[in-house]
Order: sequence, then structure tokens, then C-alpha cells
Amino acid sequence: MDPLNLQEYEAVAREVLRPMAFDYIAGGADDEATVTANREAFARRHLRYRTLVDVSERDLSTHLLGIDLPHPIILAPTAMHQLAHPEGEAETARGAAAAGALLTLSTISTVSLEDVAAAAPDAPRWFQLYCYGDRSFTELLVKRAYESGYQAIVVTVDVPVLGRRERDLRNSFALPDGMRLANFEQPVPRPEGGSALVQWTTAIQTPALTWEDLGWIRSLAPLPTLIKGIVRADDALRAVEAGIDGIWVSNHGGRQLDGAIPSLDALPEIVDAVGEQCAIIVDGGVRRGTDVLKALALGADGVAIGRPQLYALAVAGADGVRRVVELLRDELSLAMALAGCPSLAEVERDLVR
Ligand code: FNR
Ligand code: LAC
Repeated sequence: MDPLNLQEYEAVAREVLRPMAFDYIAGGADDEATVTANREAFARRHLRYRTLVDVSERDLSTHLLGIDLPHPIILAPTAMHQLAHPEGEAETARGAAAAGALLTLSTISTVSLEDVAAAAPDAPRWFQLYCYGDRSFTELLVKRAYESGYQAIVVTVDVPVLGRRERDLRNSFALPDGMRLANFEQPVPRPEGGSALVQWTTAIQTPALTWEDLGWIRSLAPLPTLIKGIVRADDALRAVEAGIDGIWVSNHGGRQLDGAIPSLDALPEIVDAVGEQCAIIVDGGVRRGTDVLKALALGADGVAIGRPQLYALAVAGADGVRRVVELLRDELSLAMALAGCPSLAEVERDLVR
């Protein structure tokens, strides 16, 4: 029988993925406490459903930064999809397109941003940007994304340096032979012990990015800009004052600062601070339609999944990616029916306690 939910996709993926690949995807920083805390934040919240509402029809459609979407479930940027499938991010893009899910492509993809765009040319897509010490290369990346039809730039700001992933250290994580970061010319060197990703990030990513650089980043293309990795209202306010169009509330799936506040717990204060002025995305531990409903009720406009897309890709390629989005979408629709919410407009904060 096909996996019935996102957790069952993880269980099957554990069997089909090489241990180093599974550990890289599943892993988090240090004790992985925030990986667990992200899930627990959803479990701690309960739904106060309404009754006697006509829910014979449910409308899950939404609008995100100029894009009409059939539902608010989006794919978070995740690196190196060829670890899970030989077609990598192109296969993911086909699955996302089939499920009507907006795809956010990582800078460190194993299929070039141009080839991912070509795999699903009419599908909604954003480009996630890591800023590099070489500013001209960063500018070129954004220019390439704009010219390839990416509809927003998502600047990730919670990786000034890479978190300490002990699974990767134990496995001496490296890209398998023949695999490369396709948006770059230079190969990722094989580490002499330790994680190749730490060495790559240390070598070319910049820990010196500051608020003063946002103006430069926004000037690189006439696209909406989102900031990903925000967990504080004061940072969100500062971003909006700097002209940012969207806040992506995230602790990187617990892969960066272990002990970070769970994304769902960070969400309400950020919504109160800037929810009326910009789009709000949240990710971290979303595995059920009821999780999506809770995140929407607490003020998110879009709810993103990270690890599940890779597990599904490993298990069944594009069909797997399509399936996990559809599973989540259908679970959300059912949850909305049972909560007395025929559309997203009725999904408000008092639904959750
Ligand atoms: C990520 N994430 C991430 N984020 C980002 O901005 N750029 C990236 O390249 C990556 N790469 C990446 C790889 C893998 C294997 C994972 C699991 C995660 C973080 C990702 O966008 C998202 O914030 C979390 O994955 C969300 O949590 P869940 O859904 O994985 O629990
Ligand atoms: C990670 C980086 C690549 O979480 O974002 O693995």
C-alpha cells in the first residue's frame, strides 16, 4: 500500500535512501532539540472547531505575492535533491507543478535553476538566495533567476555559518561522485573528514551579511523579496521597514541554532507586528493538514514543507512529491470541514488554543 501520510513517506525513505543521504535530510543541529520542538509546538495547540456551518464546499485557494494558488501549501527550499532522485530538483518541480504547489528552489540545487524552470515552465516558483562573499556572483544568481521566470527572491538569513550537524560529521558528508551544485562552476571539494557542506559554506558564503545589504539585494531584480529564517517581531519589523515583501518564519527545520524557538511559537508575535504589511510564510515540523490549519489560524499566508518533499522524491519521484502535497491538501480540506471553515477567510486565531 502507498504511504498514507507524510510520516509514512519518511519511514519508507529511510529504507530507500543511502544512510548518509537520509541522515543529511533528517538531521538537525547539535542535539536536534529544535527538530523535536518544531513538531511539539503543533501538538501543544488544539483546535476549537465550530459546528453547524455549511462545509459542503471548501475553497482552499489563496493569493501569495501576485500568484494565485489552489492551496497555501508550498515547498520550502531544500538542497541537493539528486541525493534523493537522479533527476533531482527537475523531478521535484514536476511533482510540485502537478499538485499546484509553489516551489522554492535552493541556491545549492543539483540541477541548475534554468533547467528546473524548464522542467515546469508554467509552474509558480521562487528562488532562495544564499549571499556569497563574491557579490558579483550573488548578483549574477539573482539575474539568472529573474531571467528564468522565478517570481520572488527568498533571502535566507539564518545561515551566517552552517549549524553543527553531527550526523554529517559522523558520515563525513560529501556529494556522491558525479553530483555537483549545478548553479556553480566550481566543484564541491571532498572533505578530508568532516562535512563537505561545512567546508563549502565556510569557503564561499558570507557571515557578514547585515541589514545594510538588503537595499542592495532588493535592487538586483524587480521581484518581491522575502527574508527566510526570522523568529523575532523586531527583526520582522526591521525587514518590512527595509521594504521586504515577505517574512518566512523559520528556524531552518532545527538545522541551525539548536534550542531556537519553534517556528509556530514565533509566528504570532511576527503576525501581530507585520502581518498587515507583508506576506507571512511559516515552516518547521508541518506534517499534517491540521498542522497547516493551525499555522494558517495563527496568521501564516503560506505553509511550507521541507523534509517531506525529499522523502517523497526518494520514494516515488515526481509522483511522490505530488502525492505528499495532495495528501496534505486533502487533510487540510477535511480539517477545514471538521472545524467549520469553508474557506481560508474563516480560519482565524481563535480557532487555536
Ligand atoms: C533545508 N533548508 C534549507 N533552507 C534554505 O533556505 N536553503 C537551503 O538550501 C536549505 N536546504 C535544506 C536541506 C535539507 C535537507 C533540509 C531538511 C532543509 C531548510 C528548509 O527550507 C526548511 O526551513 C525546513 O526544512 C522546514 O522544516 P521541515 O519541514 O523540514 O521540518
Ligand atoms: C541545509 C542548508 C544547505 O540546511 O540550508 O542543509
